[in-house]
Amino acid sequence: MFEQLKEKPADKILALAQAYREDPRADKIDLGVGVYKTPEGVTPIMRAVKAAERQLWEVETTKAYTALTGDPAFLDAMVGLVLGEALARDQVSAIATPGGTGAVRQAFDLIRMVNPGARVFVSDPTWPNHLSILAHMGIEVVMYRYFDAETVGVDFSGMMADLDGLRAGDVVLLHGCCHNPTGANLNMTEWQAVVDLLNAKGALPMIDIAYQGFGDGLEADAAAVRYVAVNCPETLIAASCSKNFGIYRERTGILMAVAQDRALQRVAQGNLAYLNRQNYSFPPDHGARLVSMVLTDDALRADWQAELEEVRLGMLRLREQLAGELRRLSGSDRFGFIAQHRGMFSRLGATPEQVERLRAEHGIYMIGDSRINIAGLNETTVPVLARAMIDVGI
Ligand code: PLP
Ligand code: TYF
Repeated sequence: MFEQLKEKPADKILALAQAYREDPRADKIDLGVGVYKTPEGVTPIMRAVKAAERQLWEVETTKAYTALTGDPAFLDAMVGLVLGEALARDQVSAIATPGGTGAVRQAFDLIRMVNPGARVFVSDPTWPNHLSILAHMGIEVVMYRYFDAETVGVDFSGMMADLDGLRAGDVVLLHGCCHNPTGANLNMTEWQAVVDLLNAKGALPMIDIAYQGFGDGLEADAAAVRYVAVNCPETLIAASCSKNFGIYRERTGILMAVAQDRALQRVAQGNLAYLNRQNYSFPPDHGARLVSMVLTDDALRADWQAELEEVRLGMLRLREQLAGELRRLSGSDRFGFIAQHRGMFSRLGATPEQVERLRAEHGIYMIGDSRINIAGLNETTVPVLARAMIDVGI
């Protein structure tokens, strides 16, 4: 059988990380893969997570299976973190998943199981794994315009024009906050217009939220997802704990299915548990347990929020510094968008040739579409990047 296998394309983001590691230059700068780094270039274990891990080692008495849905305490805590008080708990079905990617995959599986003809509308551009998983699953994809290369912001009229082509039963994948890869986000008025259009078309919103707390704060970053979940008859939400808890390798995420009609909740919950059983049975527990310990212990939660806020504000300062440096060097405001974008990423709007020159001549690594990870910078490297950008003619 194996002789029939064909080579698969590599994940470009992970391939870039490998190329960076192999680059012998001492002053190289990694703005590639979306992992938070301190100014010293370290991806730390957050204080509260480390404390929870220490406690867990003391109190955990068994490694027996949890539930197919994952630990109920984790589900409750995460429903609270993402949805707050916006909905009653009995309107939300949920399963723990291996990372946010697991949640995305399970959501697509649910969609395909219920409606094999459903099309999934995704932003142009979106996280490459959305496209890769959809293609692997044989689900039809429709791209909607999202990013305006001219304004380096959202092309909202283009987006609405493309969503006008929705049919009942289609799904629209939206980034809850901190759009990956562009950093450009909808404002609340635009979210309201999207919700009205989806409801008019009978389309289902699916929200991927992987950076809650990295944009405008934990509550502000959840405002859009809460608005959608309250105002649409049904909503799918895939949330990741990888970034905001810094537990990437523990593979911790949650898929939520929200229904206004409470009668649908029980059967939806059963179907989510069914999908976990078909794909991997019990979801991983270690990261999920750390998250529920942090979220339900007042002291740990306060410390986690404080550290997350330091992370967020640190990235905002770097955005301001980079925009300011580029304003000075270019004598124009055309890089002001860097301070407007939110989250870990900004798409600079450089050509592939410019991106390649930054790598070859300056040792600066960014994704080929000119996405940079803001957290890969520090106060010292911001001016280096700014000068290099001007040098290659961005
Ligand atoms: N969705 C988006 C848009 C992401 O950027 C990520 C990032 O890593 C994920 C989902 C899921 O990540 P993970 O599976 O590591 O939780
Ligand atoms: O976009 C990113 O860089 C992050 C991390 O296959 C990531 O979402 C990158 C590639 C990948 C999985 C996660």
